[in-house]
Amino acid sequence: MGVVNVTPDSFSDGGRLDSAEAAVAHALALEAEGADILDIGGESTRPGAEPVSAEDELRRVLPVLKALRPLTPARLSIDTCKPEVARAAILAGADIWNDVTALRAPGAAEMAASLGCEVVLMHMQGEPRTMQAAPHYEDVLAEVCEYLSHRAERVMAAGVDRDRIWIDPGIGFGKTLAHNLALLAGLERIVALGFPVLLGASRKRFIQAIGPGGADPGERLGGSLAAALAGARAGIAAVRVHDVAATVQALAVQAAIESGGVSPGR
Ligand code: HH2
Repeated sequence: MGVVNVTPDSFSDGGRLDSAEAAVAHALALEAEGADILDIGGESTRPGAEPVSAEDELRRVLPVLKALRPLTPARLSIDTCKPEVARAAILAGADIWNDVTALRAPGAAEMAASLGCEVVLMHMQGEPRTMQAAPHYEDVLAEVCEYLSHRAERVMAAGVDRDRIWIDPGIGFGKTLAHNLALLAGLERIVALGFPVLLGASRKRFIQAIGPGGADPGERLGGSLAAALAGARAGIAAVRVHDVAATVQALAVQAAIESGGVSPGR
């Protein structure tokens, strides 16, 4: 899944795609690099980010989705926590509703059921403006598993088919470095919940906290690849990344090593 942020303030690439044309071109470039899913977002969820109105979010994402839909066979995902934005995006051709609040907005689960789209349910403690103030867990892995199972049950009860649900541990969303590492080390337990797992660790701040380097998000490729490979070994279904070409290559080499399937001399 390639990240297409149509926002002025995203943590790693805010303001880069300041027109629908630039966003569409970037999305097509990510597809050419090997992305199967393009995730379009119009509201930053970085720590401290200010909320955006539905009108502003729609003004940012709808032209991109409408222009992109006929140009690519890739699946399109809308990264939003607002049901009205998700609805308009799905009607404009998006296939997946990626929600960092796991469809907790009133009516969101019912809306997803009536739209018939796939959904990504992500774990977050708190909300973006304050989530990094003092994250606290007794057992982060157990609590994230419990939350994701509970949300999946709730969403299924609202009518969403089980095979349309993805889950995501929400790396960096209300988590310290220790919490993020416990989740990355415990991905197999999240995979064992029985839903496809999406992992979003690309360019995140925990990489800088481990170091060396990475003060600038653009300098976190090595750490992002290490996290993607850890995810692949644990059996996750997809990674949400900014650097698609390098990630596709790393995953291909990992898969070839695991299968032993590349013939000698190739
Ligand atoms: N991370 C971000 C945004 N959306 N969605 C899922 N499912 N999982 C994630 O880990 C995830 C996400 C944050 O990254 P980014 O979009 O690059 O930044 P920003 O929120 O500042 O736009």
